[in-house]
Amino acid sequence: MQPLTIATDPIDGQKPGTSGLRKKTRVFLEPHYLENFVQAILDGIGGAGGKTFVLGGDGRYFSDRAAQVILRMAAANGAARVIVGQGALLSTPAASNLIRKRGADGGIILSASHNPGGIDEDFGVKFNGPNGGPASEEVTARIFEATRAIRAYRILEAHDVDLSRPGTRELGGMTVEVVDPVADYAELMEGLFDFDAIRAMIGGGFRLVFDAMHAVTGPYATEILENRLGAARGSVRNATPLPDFGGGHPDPNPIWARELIEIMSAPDAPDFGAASDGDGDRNMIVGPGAYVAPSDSLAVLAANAQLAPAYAGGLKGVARSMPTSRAVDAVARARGMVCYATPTGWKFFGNLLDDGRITLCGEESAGTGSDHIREKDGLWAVLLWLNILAATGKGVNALMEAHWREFGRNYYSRHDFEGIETARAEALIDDLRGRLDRLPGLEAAGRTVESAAEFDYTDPVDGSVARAQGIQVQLDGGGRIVLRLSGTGTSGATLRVYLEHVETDPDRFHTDVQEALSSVIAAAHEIARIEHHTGRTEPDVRA
Ligand code: VG1
Ligand code: CO
Repeated sequence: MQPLTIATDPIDGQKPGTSGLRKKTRVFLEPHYLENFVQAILDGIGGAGGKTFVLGGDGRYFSDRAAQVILRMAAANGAARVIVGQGALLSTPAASNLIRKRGADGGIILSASHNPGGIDEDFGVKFNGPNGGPASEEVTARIFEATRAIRAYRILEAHDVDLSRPGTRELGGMTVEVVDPVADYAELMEGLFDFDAIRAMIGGGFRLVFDAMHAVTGPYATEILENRLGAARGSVRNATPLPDFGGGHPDPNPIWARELIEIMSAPDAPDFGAASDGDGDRNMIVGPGAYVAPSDSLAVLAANAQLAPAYAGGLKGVARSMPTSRAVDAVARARGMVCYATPTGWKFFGNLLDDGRITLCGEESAGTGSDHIREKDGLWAVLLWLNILAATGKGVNALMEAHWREFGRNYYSRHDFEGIETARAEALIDDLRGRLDRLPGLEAAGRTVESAAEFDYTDPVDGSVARAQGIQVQLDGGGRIVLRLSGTGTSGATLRVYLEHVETDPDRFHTDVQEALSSVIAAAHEIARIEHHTGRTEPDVRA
């Protein structure tokens, strides 16, 4: 086995976005594309010599090939050990857990998360640091620098390593440890929640359905929900991870998880429905006939987490991404907890969690998590919900109703305008940025602008600054509009418009969400001149 040094040139555009490097799969298949980026990761973190890494992904098309390339490169770069999920599978939360549990120096996760998979769809690679969380801005900047300076990469000439069964193998002096991807994660979950209480609830006739969307959570959910908690066989649907996710879009929202929404809308709907995304870090919660908005879910979990054993001592504090609704802020105020607002992307929660400032955090995009790992965690959120339902004896809808009565209801929706020409999307943001000073006092669609500003974030732990993380427009009566461009897409630009309306009158808690938001939506179009810049009057997705 020969370690080879292969000459290469920098490849444009290898800049990690909100969550790693995501491109069309065919781009990753171009000569040197994957190798350049992997070498840049290893160079960006100061080399691989003597280090231990975790490796796995959501099983999408090309993951198996990419895993073999990464193993050969890790070996050629002098890594001591790589811990790989069997079949190169590891959910993002399971990878985060393994990095922490095994004291690894980091991990490489092969996933484009909620983006579709297949040769004509998306692939992605992201690096997580020794705390188990997504690389900080500083580390991703170093990785990007390395992609621009690269002249060569190192790779071993060797046969594939057998990843089909657990065990320890050797590759050019490096140890490859193939592990069951589910075992450590399931054990972690058992330690956090009252499995006996959940099992008793299920044994008492509580019915649940979980849609794994043909993605990585299938084996995890089957083991935990069916095998350990006693849910009926078949409660976990679409449970086998497929390289193309069955041709679907593994994004747990009412549009892409239609099948689940239909089951939960039927007259004989189960008591609880949930879904997760490609790599298992997102969650969707559905009650009989009612979808729970992710921002509301975060607030409910923050208000009731103490009912689960791991959080019985209370929460140190909470955090949300800036565009996430302020429903959780109301809980924090009532409970005397600090509530941080961070830029979009899980990497910004890392310091707050590491520093012990917060216990729970989440994003409007169906991500919720806690200090148990350093990633958002889909199944964890499902289990915390189940623990709360078991402890209170309430159903999903009754719990939501009680929550709104106590804290008010923050009507919330995100409108995505996809596939916009990048220059036009940027022009919209630039135009709005240039008008921010003149917006306060402006009337739009019957609403008055109270303030408007670009969101810059100073990390309270290390003082690092992230600028231009979205534009916030506050309206009268607690209304809010946020606009930003997506950092996870792989073609053109996606404009995300986040809309929020605060309601405190219980007589108005049951309005259709889009209806309740209608004046905020109209104001957003007018203020941001969306049609003028994009030619669009309607979004592609209303999440
Ligand atoms: C989106 C979401 C963001 C999330 C990110 C990664 O980013 O808005 O909240 O953290 O995806 O989620 P963007 O830049 O496209 O808005 V996942 O499940 O892809 O790891
Ligand atoms: Co994801």
